[in-house]
Amino acid sequence: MLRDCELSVTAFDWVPGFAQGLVRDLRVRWALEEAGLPYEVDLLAQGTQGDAPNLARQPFGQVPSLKMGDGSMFESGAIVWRIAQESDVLLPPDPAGRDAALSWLFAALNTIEPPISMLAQLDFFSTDTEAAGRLRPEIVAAIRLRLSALERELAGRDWLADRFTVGDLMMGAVLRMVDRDTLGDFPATAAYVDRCIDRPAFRKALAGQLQPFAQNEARYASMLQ
Ligand SMILES: N[C@@H](CCC(=O)N[C@@H](CS)C(=O)NCC(=O)O)C(=O)O
Repeated sequence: MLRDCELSVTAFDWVPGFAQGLVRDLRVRWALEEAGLPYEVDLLAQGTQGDAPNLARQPFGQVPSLKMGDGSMFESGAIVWRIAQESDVLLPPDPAGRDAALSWLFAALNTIEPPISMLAQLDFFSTDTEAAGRLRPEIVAAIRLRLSALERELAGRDWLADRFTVGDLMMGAVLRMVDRDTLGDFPATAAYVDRCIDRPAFRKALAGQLQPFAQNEARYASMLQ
């Protein structure tokens, strides 16, 4: 049982402004908060994520990973699903409800997130601005196509299934990467994101991620000058 283990999640001690509040350890923190499981945070200094200690926990040198007693897991979707199995806030008891939650969890990661991540790559990381500008409209169109389908699903309902589940947690986390102007064209989806981020567990998780960024801002600003 996770409740009997010491839990610790990896996170960065600072990231640039555009990524603050969006780093994927947030999903794990949010799930742990919803499940009422206490946890520690192992902060990684920027630039050390590819070093051996983190590679032993996360083969791609990324965050998050979750240490659970003697065990460890990586990939935010896998970790969040593992936590959900021990939380009736995140998963209903009936098999059909659990299947629906797992389907939406994968939909968030496999269907909604890829074009959103691609846009972030073009906007924030690409070094070829000409190619990025050329590809951008196609990627924006792909995001909007996915959002139209979600908008249909969410019309007249609070959550993707009969109640809040881990599927909503992941969908809400992914949709937070979409800018508010775009979301404004999808009112049911925008209201859904608002419902997600209004949850006390989300707010606690977000505050936890942001706290070290504020503390370390000045130090990184002087290092990056
Ligand atoms: N599929 C992975 C993606 C993890 C990921 O992209 N992590 C980013 C932060 S949000 C990261 O650690 N980037 C730093 C790097 O790749 O060096 C998951 O969901 O856990």
